[in-house]
Amino acid sequence: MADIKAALRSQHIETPSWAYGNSGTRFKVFTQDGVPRNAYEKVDDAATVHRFTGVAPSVALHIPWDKADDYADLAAHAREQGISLGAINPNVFQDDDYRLGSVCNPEPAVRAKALAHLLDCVDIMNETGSRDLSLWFADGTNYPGQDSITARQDRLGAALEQVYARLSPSQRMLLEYKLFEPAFYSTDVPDWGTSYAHCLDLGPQAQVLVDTGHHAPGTNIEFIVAFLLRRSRLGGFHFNSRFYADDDLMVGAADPYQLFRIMVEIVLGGALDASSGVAFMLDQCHNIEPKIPALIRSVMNVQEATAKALLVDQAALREFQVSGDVLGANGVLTDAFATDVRPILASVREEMGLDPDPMGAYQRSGHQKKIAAERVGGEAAGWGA
Ligand code: LRH
Ligand code: MN
Repeated sequence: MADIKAALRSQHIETPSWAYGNSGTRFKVFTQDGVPRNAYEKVDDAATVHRFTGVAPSVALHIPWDKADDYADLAAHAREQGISLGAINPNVFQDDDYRLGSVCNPEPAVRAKALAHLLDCVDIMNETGSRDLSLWFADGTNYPGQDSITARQDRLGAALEQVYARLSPSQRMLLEYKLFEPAFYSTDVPDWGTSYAHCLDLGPQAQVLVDTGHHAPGTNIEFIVAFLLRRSRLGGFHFNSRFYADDDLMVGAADPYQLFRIMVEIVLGGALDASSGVAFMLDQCHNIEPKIPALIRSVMNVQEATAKALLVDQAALREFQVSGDVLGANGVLTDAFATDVRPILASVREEMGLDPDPMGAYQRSGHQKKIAAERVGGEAAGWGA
């Protein structure tokens, strides 16, 4: 049990700055009181999630949503708050010029504009000390024939090569894939295979980013995780959950058993430890629920799935597997999943000097009321879509 607790104490779950801002759908973006107005206040909220969970010591930034005059100063502010700045996410999907794509756009000038932004984000990484450039392209087409699928892949490859060349030896490029939306016929990086192939073309510092909401319904995501781990190309996750499409709901809320199966492959693959290089990041939008407690709950959901995965009796599992005992092997996983790990996590938190009940502690802290009272005036952060 000691090693399980040690693994849980050293877990590192990165929260996304954009989850602290107002978000919604094309139908409505509901505003909430106390929402941050700038990158500094988003960092403060991320630090609050870390203060109550102990395992969320970094926050990912999205540029220009988190534009700052001095990124080194923002990084210093984060350190003062007890966290660090994590992955840098460029944004080449919210400019009119990107109607037909960004790096895959048929127009060379538009491709150059997108590339310039990606390179600017590498410069920002040098200021924030971030390791990961987290790339997602909305690029795609809406109608058959709209553009050449092959030519778009050539354009994508050319841009990625130039960004890759700009990385320092300690930096990485994570290439996120997504089946559809906002493009509704073809997406230029639609699946793990396309991302993986581009990463192989680029080099070892290019890794695949698995956003759990970006697959066709019924996709066996843990197979993708096991496959990429075996090839040392799993760069990380954007954890969230969904009932239908890219719903970006709290991780584990829709399908906790799927999250458990994913964490089982992580544990079996020896990838839980930070040395594995796998980045465990959340990517969520809290359209109707209060944001800081939603992220505290999300971090706890990942902790619970991880604790259950760590309880899998690997020796028994292997024995049942090699002896072809199907029910025996499956039973090892379902037994672990059925285990109530909340007492283990409560004691881990106490050992870390934290309240065993982070959600209750946050409610009792009155922090939500405090920020709602303080953050009056100015423009609440959002996606600006
Ligand atoms: C695209 C995505 C991507 C981010 C955005 C906020 O759906 O998952 O990771 O840039 O959400
Ligand atoms: Mn994502």
